Amino acid sequence: MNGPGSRTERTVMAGATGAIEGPPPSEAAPLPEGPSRQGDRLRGQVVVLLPALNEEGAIGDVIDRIPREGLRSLGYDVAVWVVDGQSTDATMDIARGRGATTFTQTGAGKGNAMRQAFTRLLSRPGTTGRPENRFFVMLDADGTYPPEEIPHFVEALEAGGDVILGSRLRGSIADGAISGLNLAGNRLLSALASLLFRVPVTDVCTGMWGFREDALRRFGLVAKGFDLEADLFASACQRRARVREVPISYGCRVGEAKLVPLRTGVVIAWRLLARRFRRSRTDPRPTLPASKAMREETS
Ligand SMILES: Nc1nc2c(ncn2[C@@H]2O[C@H](COP(=O)(O)OP(=O)(O)OP(=O)(O)O)[C@@H](O)[C@H]2O)c(=O)[nH]1
Ligand SMILES: [Mg+2]
Repeated sequence: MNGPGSRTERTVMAGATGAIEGPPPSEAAPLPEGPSRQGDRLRGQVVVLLPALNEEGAIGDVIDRIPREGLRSLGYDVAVWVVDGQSTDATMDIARGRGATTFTQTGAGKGNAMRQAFTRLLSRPGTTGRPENRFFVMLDADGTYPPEEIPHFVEALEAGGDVILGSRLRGSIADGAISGLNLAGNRLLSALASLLFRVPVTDVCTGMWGFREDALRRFGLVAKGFDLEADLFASACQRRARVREVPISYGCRVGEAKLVPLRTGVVIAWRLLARRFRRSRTDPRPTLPASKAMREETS
């Protein structure tokens, strides 16, 4: 559907090849040289999470566009995790070739994938050893969301936000990037979410989020598929997290969509209602227990 949004910075990651089983960079790899390693200037770590199912046409560019140098100059070590939905195309080869840690989910669905990845990540300390200094930024791997704008999420988290939503409605949307049906559905679902949780939100279906680690730990996520974002928003509100929105630019998709609009809209609405009115039945644990079957590789 699209070409990417504005590209203010492009940084090509080290092109290591050949995946090695082992712990993620946050534990194993030496920190990169640069401002983030100079004395007390290492302020924290940003973990970029990219859910991906057969995104070979977009994933390489998305990883390349992550502003690693810019984040390092702000004092952040950067780790990139591609959260794989058992892709059958070259997605994982491309990700490994760019030095990303790849994590393959069990089962199917974006919600399952991210809950498993959160569990794995939260079971380990970040590079600073201080949970308050580890930020997570999740964005779709289909080329629609702007990796260049990750620093805005970091700034919003630094400014005291716990959970940051990238709002396309407050930002800009490229021509043809969202169908009229999806846009109307998103507006409706955002109005429903605002009403149910009494927290104003303009784009509850956004695929670009930032989280402070301690906020993420308090979530009780249950989503299996594309109800993930509704589940994240409901969790944030119910845990009384400080929810903020930042405007983002949104571009057209590269490759095929995995989402079926009307059915997904119903699932999202159901998740919002279930989280609001069946609260006691939601899983109080942060995420699924880590399974030995999940595969993780560090390049
Ligand atoms: N790990 C994993 N990722 C998934 C799965 N399904 C979709 N994704 C990824 O989640 C992101 C969102 O999926 P999309 O198909 O783009 O859904 P969408 O952005 O809501 O829909 P479009 O606007 O049509 O692009 C993409 O990066 C997908 O590759 C899954 O089952 N597992
Ligand atoms: Mg998409």
